[in-house]
Amino acid sequence: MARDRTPRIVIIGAGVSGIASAITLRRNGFDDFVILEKGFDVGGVWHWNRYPGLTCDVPSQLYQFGFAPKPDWSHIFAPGPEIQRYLAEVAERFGLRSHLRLNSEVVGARFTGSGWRVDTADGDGYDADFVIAATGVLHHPAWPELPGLDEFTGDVLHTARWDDAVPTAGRRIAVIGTGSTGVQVVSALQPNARRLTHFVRSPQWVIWAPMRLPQPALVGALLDRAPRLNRALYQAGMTGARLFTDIVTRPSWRRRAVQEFARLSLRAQVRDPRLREQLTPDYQPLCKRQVLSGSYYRALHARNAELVTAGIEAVTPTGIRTADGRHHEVDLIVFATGFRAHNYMRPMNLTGRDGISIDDAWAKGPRAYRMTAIPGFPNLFTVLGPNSPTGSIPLHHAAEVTARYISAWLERWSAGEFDTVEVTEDATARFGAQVGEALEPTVWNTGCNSWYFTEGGAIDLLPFDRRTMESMLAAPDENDFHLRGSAARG
Ligand code: N01
Repeated sequence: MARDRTPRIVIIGAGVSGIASAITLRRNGFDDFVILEKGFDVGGVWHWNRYPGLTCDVPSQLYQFGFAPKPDWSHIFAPGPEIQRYLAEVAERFGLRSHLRLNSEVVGARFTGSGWRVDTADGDGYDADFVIAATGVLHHPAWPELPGLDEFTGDVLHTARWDDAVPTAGRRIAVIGTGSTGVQVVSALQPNARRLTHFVRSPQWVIWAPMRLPQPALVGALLDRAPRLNRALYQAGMTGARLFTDIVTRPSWRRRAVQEFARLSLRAQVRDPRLREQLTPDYQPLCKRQVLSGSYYRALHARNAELVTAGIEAVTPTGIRTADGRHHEVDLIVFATGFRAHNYMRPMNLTGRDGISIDDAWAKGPRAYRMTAIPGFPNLFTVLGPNSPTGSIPLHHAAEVTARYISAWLERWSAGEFDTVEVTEDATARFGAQVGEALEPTVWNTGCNSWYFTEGGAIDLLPFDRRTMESMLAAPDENDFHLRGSAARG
């Protein structure tokens, strides 16, 4: 298509979704973009997360971009640093470095009437026709407020802000939290700790999986030489992922079978009835983001490890006091307490049409039409925004599909069909209602308290399968949008 004008685009974030967006834009011929990234390197959560034991619990051959296959992963489940290196290599290989502004935290973005003015913490400003918020979900660490924490004389770390200068070997360590992170960090720290105490407020189902299984070098070499085989493996992974989507979104014997395996994982590995009881959740397996581990229960059985399920009452200068009156002396407290997942681009000061702030627009919780467009915020799209399929569909793919959808709008803007595009309130409400209805039979809605829930009580996930997601983002439906500008119809 002939292009009358070239859009200037600001992409916020250089994690999986920012990289997918930038490369997809380039592949569609849009080159006038900058990527503003608050970290000192690319990778998003894989840049910030550096805690011992960090491993991806999605198989590596699936946890990658379809357009940038890496045949030679070291493990079936890749360690975190290898994923960060992969993302950095992809950014390099696809020519993103010259577009990147690292250490550039966006503090504000304001709709000007025809485009956006984006400001960074160091005083730089960018004018753009479009903004793509690829800020991800897992980047604001959640620090619990525990009485007495200020008086603690030992060290305190959050897993999402790990500091290698803080020693762990030979120390008495408290780990608080038992999500995917807590389970991994306990397994990694226990062998060298003097004592490891795991404080668990609500136990998680932990499905056994061989998380440390290496990928034989021969497999990497073979896949490298046979790209079609590599592609077929990726497609097989996507098909497997479809089965997982089905399991979490619809009740069936398949779901029950996986849940039974979760129960068996506990029964087979924890023989002591008291410990098993302490480790048994009061909700269905798969309801929270499922934890996988082949080492956690073994770590808890070690002589230097203890599970504490009594509530934390206070932190003292030398340890942690629990509700049963015990005092646990510790040298280091590790918070594996997760993230403020529903902040998305906040606390950025994001102001849309007629001065509406994102906090006001999202007063009842984050919402977006088809995960990407927000009423009141023209020419702004989110990638892996509200209701993205964090718990069910490979995220690299979801990000790429969304970026292709955004490219379709850029194409039309370039052809001069409109100046601003804004999703309607009606279409957003309709999408929200569809999502709400489809969430009902999902396993996430079976009575647990997980980070998937917003403060308003909604489940912030996509309850559809991959094909449905792809078709809803296949092409812009202009009936759902206001197109404005001299060239816009209607
Ligand atoms: O965080 P979480 P996470 N006192 O929110 C507890 C991804 N991830 O960092 O359940 C005591 O799951 C809280 O307890 P409760 C993955 O998507 C992926 O572990 O609220 N405890 C819970 O146990 C994952 O789901 C990989 O009662 C407190 C824990 O902290 C997501 O990141 C690896 C507390 C938080 O669990 C987040 O996982 C790692 C308090 N005041 C993570 N406050 C991969 O392998 C909170 N807790 C891809």
